[in-house]
Amino acid sequence: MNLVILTGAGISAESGIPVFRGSDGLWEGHRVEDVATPDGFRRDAETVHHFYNLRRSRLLEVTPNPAHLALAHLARHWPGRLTLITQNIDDLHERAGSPDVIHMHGELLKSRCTHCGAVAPCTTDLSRASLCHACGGIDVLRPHVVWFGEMPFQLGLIEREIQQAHLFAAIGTSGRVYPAAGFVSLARSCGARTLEINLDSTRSSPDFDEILSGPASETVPHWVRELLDS
Ligand code: BV8
Repeated sequence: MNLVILTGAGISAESGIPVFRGSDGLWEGHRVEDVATPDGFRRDAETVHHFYNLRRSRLLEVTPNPAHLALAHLARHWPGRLTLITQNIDDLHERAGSPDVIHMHGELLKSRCTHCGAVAPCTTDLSRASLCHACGGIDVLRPHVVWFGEMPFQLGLIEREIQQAHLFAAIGTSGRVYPAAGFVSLARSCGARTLEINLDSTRSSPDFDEILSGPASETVPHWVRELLDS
């Protein structure tokens, strides 16, 4: 049986990483248009660097929670094909032990050179003074993440995996951002059963065959145990 899992900010919430749509709808006090778009970066690169530097340093202080660990356990014991796609830019799935994580919106712990395209590990602050070690450029580095209006990564691979899925599970995502929010419809149209695991109901909830409600650190380990026992 082929299983495709899509995760969002909700799976990392209990690790201490704030979700995007908090009560005030702001993102760490910023309007998303100001910090997660190419225009925002062109307008004020230092503010965008600061926004990601803050999130990067916080990420280095948190750890995976039982939901991440349960998915890594599933990857080790699932007899069929398992594809893990995440909208998150944190590395908590990898640190929990999940292999081959598809980061469709990029990775916070990587930088990309806007001049030569080089992608490199990045665990320290970026700024306009940062140097690209591949081409020697200055003021050329950006976070290796996908901003609004930019093309997500590995969409071809993602669509092929979803088309072959027997079960599609969305964990901790509000279903507001496309194309990720459309994956459940693609899965259904290809005959997969669909499951939403979330703290609350979402605007995509009606699209799912089954809903598992509750905090991911409880619901995901429970779901993985049931899956492996079945
Ligand atoms: C694209 C990386 C073209 C950066 C992110 C106008 C102009 C330009 C574009 C558009 C436009 N109008 C629409 C669009 C398309 C746009 C879009 O969808 N906009 C929305 C706002 C309408 N999309 C794009 O621009 C995308 N690119 O369209 O390119 C294209 C597309 C296809 C084919 C060809 C061309 C690129 C979008 C990527 C943006 N980058 N992140 C960064 O992180 O800084 S988006 C960011 O928000 C996340 O990556 C994630 O994808 C997204 C949504 O967040 P969620 O993960 O769902 O988190 P959220 O806070 O919303 O919800 C948390 C959920 O968890 C909740 O449901 C909550 O109940 C639950 N939860 C909370 N706690 C728990 C829990 N669940 C369980 N347990 C808990 N404890």
